Amino acid sequence: MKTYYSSVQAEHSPEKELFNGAFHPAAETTARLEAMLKVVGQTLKPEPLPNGLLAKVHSPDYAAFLATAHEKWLAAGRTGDAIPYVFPVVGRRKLNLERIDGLLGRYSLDCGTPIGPGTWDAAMGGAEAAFSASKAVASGERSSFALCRPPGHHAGRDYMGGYSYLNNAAIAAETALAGGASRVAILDVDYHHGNGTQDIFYDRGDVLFVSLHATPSTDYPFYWGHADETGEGAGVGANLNIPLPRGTEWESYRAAMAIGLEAVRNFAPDVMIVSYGADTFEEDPISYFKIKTSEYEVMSTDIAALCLPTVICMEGGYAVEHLGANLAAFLAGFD
Ligand code: OKP
Ligand code: ZN
Repeated sequence: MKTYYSSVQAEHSPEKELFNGAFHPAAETTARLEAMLKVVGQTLKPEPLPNGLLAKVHSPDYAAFLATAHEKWLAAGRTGDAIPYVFPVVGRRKLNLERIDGLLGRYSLDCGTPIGPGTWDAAMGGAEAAFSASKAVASGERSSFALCRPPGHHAGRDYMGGYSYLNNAAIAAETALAGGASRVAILDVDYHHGNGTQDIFYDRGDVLFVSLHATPSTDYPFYWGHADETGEGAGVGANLNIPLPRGTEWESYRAAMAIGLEAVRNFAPDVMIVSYGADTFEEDPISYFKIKTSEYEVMSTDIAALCLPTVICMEGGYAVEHLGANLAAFLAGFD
């Protein structure tokens, strides 16, 4: 399978993240990249994004913020990674903010998504990988893999969060649409709900978003991922959330996934984008499902049975010692 990866993705290297009232060592590290690179074989260098593609997914003011946030952080006399601490909640009026701390809160949903000197370049490298992988499928490949890291599915049109800065799956979906697809389905099998992807396509009837994830009543991101979020406007019926309890094992996951796959089949998309997170793994340090390494190949075989051209975008997976094996098992189900 063609795998796209840019070495600049290693330039994002956060030290620590804030949650549950304390700083913890960052879970989303460059060691994840090394673990994945060990199993994917040769990688292809992605192409730059064509003009206008990023703007289909992210607002220009958000992109400009991300590109300059760390410089502004340093200019404010700070050291280390930029982290927000004040938030406008929902529905506050738009203000022309100048201070970096105002901007950080305006463009983030949490305090766990640090911006370092290499974050923008790394996120752009991952976005380019998603674009290039989707372009390969548009040119006739049956499947392709975008080795994205940092992940993307928590990033919305104008916000970062959940270790995500640019929404790689949304970029892959827009690439497919620009390349001639008229309908795209995104299947998100990361442990966490893909709130950013849901938000970006919430009012769109041409992009179906289906997500299986830990119920937001116990797990991040709490405010999205509930079963009653079904889309709005032209997107009514094109958003399917399947929340599952902590402790879910493969057998019940598989039955729930069959419902999601049926929704994808009924939507009859031209292309499928899979947001793959290996954090549903039984030993993941920040997650609570019970999927075993060998079960990822069964999972991907079920997904591949839809016989759709498929672009796989990497999302989470924090059990670094098992990440390579879990990824290899998942990719083995596709041709
Ligand atoms: C990103 B992706 C740990 C708090 C972690 C953020 C989770 C982001 C996951 N208790 N909060 O979906 O894998
Ligand atoms: Zn996750």
